[in-house]
Amino acid sequence: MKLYFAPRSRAVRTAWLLFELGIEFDIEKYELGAKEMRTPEFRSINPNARVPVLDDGDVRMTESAAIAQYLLARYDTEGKFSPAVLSPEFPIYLQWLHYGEGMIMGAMNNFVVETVFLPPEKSSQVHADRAFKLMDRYLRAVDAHLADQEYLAGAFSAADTITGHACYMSEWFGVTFDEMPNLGAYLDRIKGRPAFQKALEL
Ligand SMILES: N[C@@H](CCC(=O)N[C@@H](CS)C(=O)NCC(=O)O)C(=O)O
Repeated sequence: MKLYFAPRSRAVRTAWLLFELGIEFDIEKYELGAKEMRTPEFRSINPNARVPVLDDGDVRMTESAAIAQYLLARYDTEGKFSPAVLSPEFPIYLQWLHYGEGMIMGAMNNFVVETVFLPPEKSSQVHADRAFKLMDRYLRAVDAHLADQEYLAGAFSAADTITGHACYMSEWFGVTFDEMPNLGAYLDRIKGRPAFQKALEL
């Protein structure tokens, strides 16, 4: 198995889950924004020039949440990292597996475009504030959900490697958790996981 990876990117999610699963993998490392990710060669691997990309034999996948579903379906034969399909926790798990990309990251992307990528004369404070407000709202929903459980689907699952990582990324852009104590405590739990720490060190 081979992971196309960049530090401080969504590829950390895939590395983290692979470490949790105990699967060995090769890594091809890039830096976000580097010209190596804009080459025709890399675009032939992922036309969108993004990471993660996971190669597993003939399989190639480029969406972090789909990769997580794939890895569990093929390799988590004991079902350690997702609830049983017929359990009440399963739909909750699916919901939170997809919430990170579906809700949080869109708002975060918009915020980053306005505050990091666009030059001041093209960026809009109104759009930046709106994006931050939405990101904050979506994170508060995670905080409320975590009021009575340690992880998103009760026990630790692949949902935490996606939506948990999206919450973790929000800290880089100035989100604080004073008013979201459940989410703050949750992030401390995540940061304490050896597999997550290993993924951050890549
Ligand atoms: N929806 C995709 C998004 C992948 C994505 O946007 N990755 C970013 C890093 S977090 C990237 O590779 N950006 C390329 C760049 O900034 O050059 C996923 O969940 O895997």
